[in-house]
Amino acid sequence: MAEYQNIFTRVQVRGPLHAGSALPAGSWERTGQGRFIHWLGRLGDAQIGPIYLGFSGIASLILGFFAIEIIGLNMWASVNWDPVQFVRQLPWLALEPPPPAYGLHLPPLQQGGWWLLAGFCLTASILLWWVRMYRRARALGLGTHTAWAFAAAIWLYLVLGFIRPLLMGSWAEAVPFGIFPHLDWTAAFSLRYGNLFYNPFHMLSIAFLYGSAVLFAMHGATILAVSRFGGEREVEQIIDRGTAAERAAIFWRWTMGFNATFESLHRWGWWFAVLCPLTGGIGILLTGTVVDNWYLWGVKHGIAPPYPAVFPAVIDPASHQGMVP
Ligand code: 07D
Ligand code: 07D
Repeated sequence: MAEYQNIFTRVQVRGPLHAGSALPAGSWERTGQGRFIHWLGRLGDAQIGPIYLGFSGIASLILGFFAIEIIGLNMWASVNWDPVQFVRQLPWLALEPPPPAYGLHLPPLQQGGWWLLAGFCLTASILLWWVRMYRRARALGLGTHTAWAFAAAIWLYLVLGFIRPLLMGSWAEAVPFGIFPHLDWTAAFSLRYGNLFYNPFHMLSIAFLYGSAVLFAMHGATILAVSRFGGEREVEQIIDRGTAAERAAIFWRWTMGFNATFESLHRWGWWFAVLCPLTGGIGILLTGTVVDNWYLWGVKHGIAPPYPAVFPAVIDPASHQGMVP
């Protein structure tokens, strides 16, 4: 039976333009009056603006612009300023960190100095955006959960590009800027440290990544399924009988024997999402600092089988000085 399943269709509820609640003393003015755009309303809320820029917002945007500018111009220079090749090869172009010989010293601009500068601007930009999130939440009288979730992602970013390179004593350990180059780095990192799959924190991070996808699928589906009863606009429904909220809960109690509450579900989601980069960052921090080869570590702890003796013995890449053993 063709019936209303509500996967794409969206009800546009449109009230009068609303600038938002009053701002606390010391705030900047909001920019723009706000207006409606029908097509945005098909995706989310139709009202766009007014936007709050503020000091940390503007500073973050400027530094982010510098970072992209430095990365983009270096990439463009690497194809002799040819605009066609720049566009054609963009996914493969890179701005690489300094070579290992420089350790943590300041390298010349062409030898990774630009990478350091771009990294500084990008990091400052991301941290200022975090400040903006925190302060906007506070200004609205909200909790700061969004800012702390973002902080978990920033933790992994800082481990990858700053904290671990510091501990290893070399900027060369950090990730390059570039679309495919950063994937090459990721694959090389796993190989260099004996297969990241045997890193238990990589396992945990994956479990939370997959778990986040499953939870989000279940949550999104459940709320859409009860939207025929107005479940996505619930207010008093949460405490009433026979409502969208109660049906959603009973559905999971029938299928799994156990159900989240409308409140706990969001707690699960928050923790799954946050624990993904949090455990991931721990795993990366331990790599090369505490553990040199996750495969050999796995053999030692009985989670990976040793290769049969007929094969040449496994050589730890950490004992290699160069490409050839
Ligand atoms: C959908 C929210 C919107 C965000 C988007 C990303 C940029 C970069 C830079 C042109 C889910 C905006 C992208 C600002 C532009 C230049 C020079 C978030 C959504 C759309 N990665 N990674 C991607 C970053 C790392 C890995 C895509 C950033 C680690 C793998 C995109 C960081 C490792 C794959 C991207 C970062 C790693 C990707 C899509 C920072 C291990 C893919 C991202 C700051 C964690 C996938 C070609 C996405 C891909 C991909 C950005 C770090 C591994 C370019 C900004 C070093 C295996 N990464 N990444 O949708 O298609 O995120 O790559 O740490 O397969 Mg990555
Ligand atoms: C990158 C947090 C930083 C991002 C920030 C955002 C901007 C602007 C712009 C909106 C993503 C900055 C924003 C700049 C945005 C606009 C416009 C979060 C980031 C602050 N792995 N692996 C993970 C899997 C393998 C490797 C995590 C799967 C191989 C390395 C995740 C597989 C090898 C690292 C994960 C697999 C390898 C990881 C990332 C399967 C490669 C990491 C979690 C099925 C051959 C990272 C501990 C995350 C990590 C990581 C999944 C395989 C290497 C769970 C599913 C064996 C080096 N891998 N991986 O949230 O934490 O990233 O590891 O094969 O560093 Mg892996």
